[in-house]
Amino acid sequence: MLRIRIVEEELMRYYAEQEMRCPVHFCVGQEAVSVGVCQALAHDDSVMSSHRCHGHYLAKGGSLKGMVAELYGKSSGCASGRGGSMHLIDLSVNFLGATSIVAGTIPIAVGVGFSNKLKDEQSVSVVFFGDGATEEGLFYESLNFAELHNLPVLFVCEHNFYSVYSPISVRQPSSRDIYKVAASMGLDSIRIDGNDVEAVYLATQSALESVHSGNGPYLIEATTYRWVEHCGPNYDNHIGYRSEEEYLNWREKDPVATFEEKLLKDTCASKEFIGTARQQILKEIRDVVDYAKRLPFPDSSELAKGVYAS
Ligand SMILES: Cc1ncc(C[n+]2csc(CCOP(=O)(O)OP(=O)(O)O)c2C)c(N)n1
Ligand SMILES: [Mg+2]
Repeated sequence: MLRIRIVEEELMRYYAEQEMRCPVHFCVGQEAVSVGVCQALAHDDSVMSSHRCHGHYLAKGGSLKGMVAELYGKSSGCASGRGGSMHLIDLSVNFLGATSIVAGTIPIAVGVGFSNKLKDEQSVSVVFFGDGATEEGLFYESLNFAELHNLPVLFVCEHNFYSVYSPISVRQPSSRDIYKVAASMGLDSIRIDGNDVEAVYLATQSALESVHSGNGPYLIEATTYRWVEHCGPNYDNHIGYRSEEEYLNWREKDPVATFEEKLLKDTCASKEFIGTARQQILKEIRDVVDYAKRLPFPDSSELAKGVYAS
């Protein structure tokens, strides 16, 4: 979590230089969902994500160099410099991809689960998406298909209460709970505190046990909060779609600081250990940004590469 946090904070700082020429959706404040889920997964379990994918990619073990080079549009980026922040991929760790189409990867992850089942493989297909994605038809179609075919899929809804500037209260009836929608469609489901990394980890473990024992797909709704604007590195509480008070309440529930305090209190980690980790991560990301800036852009002769299947 600390690595994701520091990487994001540094990228937010570098973003102002305008050398990363792609929209970036930061996940600061939401790190516990990425880490709690991915820590419980096996290497062969696959992950797919959405526009806010940095945390999921890094937590699954995606290459930081590949990610940063991609943000700078460089040819050795994880999507060859063509996708940018919203299209991260690292097949070596079974991070199968992310797209900018809200809910777009949900059916793809269901297809992966279907494939796993047909091939009699034990791996689980995991897909992260936001609360806004549950307003797309694809969400319902995908849950229905996964339940009908008893597929090994774990749906993780990162419920941060907003879709861009629209709070959940203007988008869904207040009496409706996302995890109960899944339950009404026959899935096992649970709502958890997505800022509590241990709760996320334990919930994922039991969800995986359920999937592995043949109970079919499972949905976890993890409540959390994004700290900065929908897209970009700035704080935007002053523009009126959410209150400073609400934001400050969530800052109190900072997943990284809360867990750090717990580790210190339980003497699982020392202040020195955490301080050293902080310095190492800071050096790592600064070195990677320096390296990424020096890499070449893709050659214009490659413009049409990958557009059509050969
Ligand atoms: C199909 C589709 N509709 C609209 C958009 C524009 N859009 C991009 S992100 C976003 C908000 C999605 O909210 P949520 O799923 O809750 O994710 P969050 O940004 O909160 O992480 C929207 C509407 C899009 N990219 N794709
Ligand atoms: Mg949201």
